[in-house]
Amino acid sequence: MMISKKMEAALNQQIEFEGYASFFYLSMATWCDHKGLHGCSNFLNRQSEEERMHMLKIFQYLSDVDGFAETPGIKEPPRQFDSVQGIFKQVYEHEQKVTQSINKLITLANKENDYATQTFLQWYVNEQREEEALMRTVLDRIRLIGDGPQCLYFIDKEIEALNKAAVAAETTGGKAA
Ligand code: OFO
Repeated sequence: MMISKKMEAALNQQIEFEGYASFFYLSMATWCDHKGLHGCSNFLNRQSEEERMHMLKIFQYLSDVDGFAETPGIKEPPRQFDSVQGIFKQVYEHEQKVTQSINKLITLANKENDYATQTFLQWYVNEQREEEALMRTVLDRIRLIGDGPQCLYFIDKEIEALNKAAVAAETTGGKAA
């Protein structure tokens, strides 16, 4: 089975997008770690690893369909952030953009009658639904705890708990949020 050049190029763009997400979240994790927010840092490090896995899945898929996966040049992510609340808002917004990008890939796969790629992308549709739901949960919890300086300790504990739930869900194949 051979993939079209157009579909191959679009999937290579997605590789870059997922790779950037991995580095973006890693940068956020490092910032949190530096501020002593280890629960948030653990959460974001796990998200960063997940994004790398999303990227590598596309490498494997392109190889399976006789395409060529291009190792991306990753643009530099921001290294400074205003607040933990701002970080998770940015993660949520980024995930919404990734969802739109996956939707566009499916539209292209449909136009090209590329049934293999449509099926491959279904995994990403489910993943994005779960990721967006998880990020909304994070933002809801942060809002409920409040945003005074003394709230940071409780936010960090809560995000750590959500991280542990996400890890447990990964091992049992369930959902974190
Ligand atoms: Fe791979 O972008 Fe979300 O999970």
